[in-house]
Amino acid sequence: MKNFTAMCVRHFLVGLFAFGILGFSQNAAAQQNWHAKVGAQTPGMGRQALAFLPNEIWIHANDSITWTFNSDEIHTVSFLVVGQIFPPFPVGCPGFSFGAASFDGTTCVTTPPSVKGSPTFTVTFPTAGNYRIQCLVHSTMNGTIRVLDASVALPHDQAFYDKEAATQTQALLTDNDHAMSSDMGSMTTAHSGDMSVRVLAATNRLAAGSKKLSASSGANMSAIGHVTAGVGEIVSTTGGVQTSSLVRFVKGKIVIHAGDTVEWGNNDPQEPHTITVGPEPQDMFDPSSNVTVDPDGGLHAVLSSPSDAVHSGFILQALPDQPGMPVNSNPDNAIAFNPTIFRVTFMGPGTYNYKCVLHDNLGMVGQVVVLP
Ligand SMILES: [Cu+2]
Repeated sequence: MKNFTAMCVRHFLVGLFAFGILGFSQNAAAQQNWHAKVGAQTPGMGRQALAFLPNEIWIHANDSITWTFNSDEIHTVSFLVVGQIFPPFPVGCPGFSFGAASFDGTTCVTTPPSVKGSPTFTVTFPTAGNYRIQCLVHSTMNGTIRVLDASVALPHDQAFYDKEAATQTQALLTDNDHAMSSDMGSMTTAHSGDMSVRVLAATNRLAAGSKKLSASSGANMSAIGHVTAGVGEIVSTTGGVQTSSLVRFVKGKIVIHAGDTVEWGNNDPQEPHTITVGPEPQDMFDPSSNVTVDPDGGLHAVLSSPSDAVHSGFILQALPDQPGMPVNSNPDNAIAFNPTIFRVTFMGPGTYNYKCVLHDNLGMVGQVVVLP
């Protein structure tokens, strides 16, 4: 009994103590500023975490969060209003001028597209509620800010979020689920066993080609070499989705013979890429006029010499159709029936340098050497 009483007193005292601490922390929490990061990358910039790190944060009403940009790939920190049309990233939130912001769900706020070294963005959340954070550049990059009334205890502290951001960053940047997703830091590093490149023997190609000829009204779609133009994966947390993207032409340096065809395929669920030989075109979305469509929907061009130019336009995975929406109507799908494959038949010998015009700043370049 004595022990029981002692325990009760102790609980009572602990309770009082905790109440005092809570009361104090509530006052302190009114001004609490939290920190999170936007994006992450490997040192060579080849692998990008398209993610808010972390992408789920519990705070008190009137707390603020400061986001720091952390990659050479562009991102925005944006809070949209429920029901508004998702704006293109160059448009952002009309009427909002960038600076410290407050968001209560009624007025859209955003940063401009930003990279490492850009100004940070601090948003104060005056009203309890759950708010979606979104990158306007990457639709598969979002999260949730859970704003609680000051009387409710918060589940985590800043140290927890720092640790979680580090864990998520590590997971997104070292994801090896895809056999082809190793970060090819150097373009000249060639792994003969790399699954992303299938180089068919010329005899096999001829056999396959002749079979396809009869089946596809004269078009020969068989390729000597296949280059993976980007690989990615979307992962989910309880706050939203994060995407890991390898922005590289995997084994992008390839040696073929005149008359051979190289095929590029984009295996990224989020990032569009281009295959561009020659100067950067004005219209990045659409293929150049010397590109035709193969019967299987792949795009195709024929180049005669390294001084020729070609631009694939956006090669990207179409966003999934949604129940209740017209099929293939998503405005983010820039081209009807988005091509994911691009082929070039190289007729003349020489060295053809190519790049992705969206990601050459991250090192997404390649080379086709055509032997006689
Ligand atoms: Cu790209």
